Amino acid sequence: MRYLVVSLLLALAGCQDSNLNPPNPPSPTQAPPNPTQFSATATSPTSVSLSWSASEGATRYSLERRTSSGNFTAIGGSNLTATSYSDTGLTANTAYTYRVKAINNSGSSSGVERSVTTPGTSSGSEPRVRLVAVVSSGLTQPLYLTHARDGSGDLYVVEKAGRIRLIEGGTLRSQPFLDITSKTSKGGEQGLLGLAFHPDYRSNGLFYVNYTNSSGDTIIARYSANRSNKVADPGSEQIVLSVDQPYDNHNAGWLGFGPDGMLYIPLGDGGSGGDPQNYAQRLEAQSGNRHLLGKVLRIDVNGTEQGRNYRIPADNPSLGGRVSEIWAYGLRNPWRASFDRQTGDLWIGDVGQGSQEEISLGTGGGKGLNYGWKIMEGTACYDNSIAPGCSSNSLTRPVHAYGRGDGYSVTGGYMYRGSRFPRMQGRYFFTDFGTGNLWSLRLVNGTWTRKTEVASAGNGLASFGEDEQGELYIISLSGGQIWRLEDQP
Ligand SMILES: [Ca+2]
Ligand SMILES: [Ca+2]
Repeated sequence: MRYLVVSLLLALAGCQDSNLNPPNPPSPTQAPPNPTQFSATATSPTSVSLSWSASEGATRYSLERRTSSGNFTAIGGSNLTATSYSDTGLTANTAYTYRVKAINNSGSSSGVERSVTTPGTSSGSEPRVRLVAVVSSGLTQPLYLTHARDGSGDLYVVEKAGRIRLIEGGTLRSQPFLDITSKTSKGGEQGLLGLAFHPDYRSNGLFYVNYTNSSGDTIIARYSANRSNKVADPGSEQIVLSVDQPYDNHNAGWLGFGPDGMLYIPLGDGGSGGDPQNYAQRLEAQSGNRHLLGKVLRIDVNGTEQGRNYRIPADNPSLGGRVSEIWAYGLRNPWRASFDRQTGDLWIGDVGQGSQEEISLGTGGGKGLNYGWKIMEGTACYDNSIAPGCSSNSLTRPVHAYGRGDGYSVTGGYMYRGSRFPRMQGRYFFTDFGTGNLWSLRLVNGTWTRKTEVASAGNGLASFGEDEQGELYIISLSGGQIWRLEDQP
């Protein structure tokens, strides 16, 4: 009995549906109904895929996206005949509202809306680094960039042959700031290699350079500049320190003032291969200052003492039984180094011998550290005759090392401390001269962890540079170009 009643009701319901509500045939004098099954799906942090079911009688569709002002504007044209569309170039982690209308000759439907939020980039805090051109032409073999701490915004670029160029208001000045090409040797790893402005440059106009002279020896020299016309006097040279170079390679080149106002000068092991005289580990005095090879030097340029155009700071470490210019040792070719302007840590990119490139970190500047060469190359034992098994806890191991699969000549860079790109904060950027991969190191659970920021970023990337605001630049020696590192929004 109950089954009969239910069946009857179902039958009646079916009759009512088909008899009392017949579908309306499409009429040329009516606008089409709204499209159905409108979906909006984020397919990446910057793209949304849209699709909808065809609306009966529609000849085309209008797809719109709501702008920040609340109005809808058409995207993909207002004459879409397809029923799908991919909206690209969007911003990560942002809500978007779309509307689609069906259109025929009589008009358009009222439209149907969907909202979608694009996801954040990978972890939400990961930068998306890109290189933005700063100088594309006019430079010859640039290998460093720095600033004068004078609030001007000017950038100074070192050219290998022996010139310093000035970028003023974003424009490269044709007249060099300094030209000492007549003094330099210019072979493969030789030339004008480093520049550091005195912390009081604004008042004293002094700056320091590191170059190889016509004999191939390392010269640390002071020059003075006219602050008003921004031109240095090539005749103002005062040689601060010279170091005999036994071989033409491994001259390192960077120098810089630390947060303590002292001048730090990392030097290479003198050259050849495998440091045949073991300069990097030897601390006893040698003629021609060769005991300074393979070391980080720390000197006070704000004074002189007997026989020196500088002073040895009293708080330098006692190494090998005496206090000298030597601040740290055990380096092979620390071509590029830098200070973390926030912590005072000294970052060193030390070029490897045959198997490993390394990034070493001198916490708080790294007083008295032995970075290992040539007992070790990177994380591996290198010369067992010096320390069998190289098992010494007194060696400071690199925070990162990589092998020949990733490159063959590390270009040390900078810890980013600028303000423009917060997601780049706390990342140390560096590259490899051979492969041009732009990497960063970030401390993750106590380990400096590498990330590829830009694969194959360029050729001959010999150096980074930092401006007064802490923004970073990367320099192509072979291409003569300079780019700024930026985080894409
Ligand atoms: Ca050398
Ligand atoms: Ca080392």
